[in-house]
Amino acid sequence: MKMGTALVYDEEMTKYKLLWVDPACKIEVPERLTVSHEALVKAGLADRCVAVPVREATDADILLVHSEEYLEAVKKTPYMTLEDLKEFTLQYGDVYFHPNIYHCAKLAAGAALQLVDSVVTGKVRNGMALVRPPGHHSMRSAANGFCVFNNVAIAAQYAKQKYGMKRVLIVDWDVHHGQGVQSCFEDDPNVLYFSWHRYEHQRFWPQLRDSDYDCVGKEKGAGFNINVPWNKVGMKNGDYLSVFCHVLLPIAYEFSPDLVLVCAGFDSAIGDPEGEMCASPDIFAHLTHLLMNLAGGKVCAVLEGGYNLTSLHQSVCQTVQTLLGDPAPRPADLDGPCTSALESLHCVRSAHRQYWSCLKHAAELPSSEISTKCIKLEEEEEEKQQHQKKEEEEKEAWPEPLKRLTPPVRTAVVLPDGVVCPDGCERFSPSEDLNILNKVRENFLKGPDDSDALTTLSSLTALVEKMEKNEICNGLALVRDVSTARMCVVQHAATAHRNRVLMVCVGDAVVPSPGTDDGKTLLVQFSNTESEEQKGKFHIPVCLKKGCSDVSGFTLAVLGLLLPLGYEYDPSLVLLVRTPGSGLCDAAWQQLTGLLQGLAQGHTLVLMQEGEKACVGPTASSLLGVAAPSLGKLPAPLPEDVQALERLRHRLQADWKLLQTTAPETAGGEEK
Ligand code: SS9
Ligand code: ZN
Repeated sequence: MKMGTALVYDEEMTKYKLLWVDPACKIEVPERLTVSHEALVKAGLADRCVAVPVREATDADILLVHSEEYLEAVKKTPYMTLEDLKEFTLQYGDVYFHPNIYHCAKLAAGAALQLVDSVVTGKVRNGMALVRPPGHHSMRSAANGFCVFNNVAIAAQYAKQKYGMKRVLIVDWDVHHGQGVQSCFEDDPNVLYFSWHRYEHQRFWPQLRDSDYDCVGKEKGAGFNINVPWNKVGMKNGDYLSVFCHVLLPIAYEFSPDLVLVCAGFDSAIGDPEGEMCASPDIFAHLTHLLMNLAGGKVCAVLEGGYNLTSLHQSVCQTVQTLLGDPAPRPADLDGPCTSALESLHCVRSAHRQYWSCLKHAAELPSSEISTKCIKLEEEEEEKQQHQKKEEEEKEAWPEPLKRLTPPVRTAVVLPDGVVCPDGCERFSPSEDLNILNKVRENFLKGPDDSDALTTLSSLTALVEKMEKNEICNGLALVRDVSTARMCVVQHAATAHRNRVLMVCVGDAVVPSPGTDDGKTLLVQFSNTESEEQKGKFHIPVCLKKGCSDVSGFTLAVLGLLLPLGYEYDPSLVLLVRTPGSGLCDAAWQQLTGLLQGLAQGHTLVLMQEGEKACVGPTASSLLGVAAPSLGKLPAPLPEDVQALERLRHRLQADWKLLQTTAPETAGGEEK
């Protein structure tokens, strides 16, 4: 398994610019690339990547998406006079031409293809291409929105044709709708296109009716086009994450792509003059991380927009650092989604419920027509003014993302003597700290002569301490008595008063869980038995009919329930406990382990019972950052499981805002 990250870049793509006055185009400047690249160099990230050269896309490559007439027309631009260029430009919207842009556009598309080549042939695991001009707005026969050739659309067609990729997922997190990509794949069920975009009830550029949530694709491609319109500016981290958890990820896992392409525009980040959104640059670490266990980790990010140079380079660094495998920072101040975002979520989920089994029980479209088409103009104008006031205060002022410090040790293991330490892990040596030894002896030992347990438990305690100090990222322990071990860890971790532990248990716990009502631990337990214990905000039993053995139901529970809970709870440690007979297959377990590492800065401690020896290898590999194997195209989950999950989410919504998927006025409209 190759682990590298490709960086595809060439300075040549900075060598064109706007040659006349055009307010619509003046933000698309060469510095967008230089600043992004320099930031990667300065942060030491460029050096850690595999530098992959660009190439020119060939005519044949370009014709995968564009018409011959259009290509021939663009080919003439290098020879045009300034006046001719201006006139040529006039036939298209919000774009400009330059004598060198044809060359750069060929390099931009070629860069995307070089990236696909490197990832698909296994030279690297994933990568990013820093390119200009961007691509997602350009149509079969038209330049548009700073875009000349549709880099990502060409890359998707190329991957299908050259490598026989059956299913390609395109995630367009740019703040504009990539209508060029949409129109290219509208009727293609093998390319799933997801885009969120500033829409404001069709008043925002490019002001297309076809960007709304009810454009779901055509003919065979119906259901394979997902539009999430943002009808307000100022969307935040919580809005973005909830769309990932409740729309994109469940559908993406059901789709099971062979390759993930990202239209990586960063005009959706705070400070951008086009997007006017408020998501922080480090949210891109999470968006990236959440995609990295799809398609066996084959993620290719290709730059699109991003017009605030500061926010742009910060976001690019977050994305690349995550692709490199460094743990994501803790997402700060996550609010639940705002009302407008909830309306969008509700609309998109209901528009797609007939196509995706994971959404089968999503609420139907609100009959009251809160839908995007209903424009409450006056009300909105007023709100907009208020918002502007608030924005002026907040604008241009967001904290620089903290430096992401990677612990010297990635994965430490506590294993019985006979079990070999997996490659890449470090065996954790037993603690000699007397303090710890005494504490463990007092609290957890059954008999005075239980020296094995003393060693294990004190090692675990010391390991947690090192994770707290960020000297070790994550850990794995095979223990004889998983219940005592987890109690010991929780008790230790919870003594520091600012710490919160997210405890995730799969399979049935042997002993009652420790008291979990003080908020210092959040317990989420997956099993097939309805728990007798009292349920509360911090104890969440997830009962699936076949326990964890139905992969579809389990995945849905992880994406739509566990992740949002985890993000909102924001633990400093994740304790993942697996008891024998959980019924969970390796691939699903690895997905869980991989996804959870987006929380708590990657501080995950996995506890398994001694008998689960066979699982040590797969677990270690996920903890080391290897992408989990794909689960394959998921069959429909059991209807009773989907319903049970909807009910559970519903019950918990008052306490956990990230579980909401409908706007307050219509909450309760979920189908039974
Ligand atoms: C300027 C309008 C610019 C075009 C934006 C294209 C973005 C491509 N106020 N509209 S990512
Ligand atoms: Zn954009």
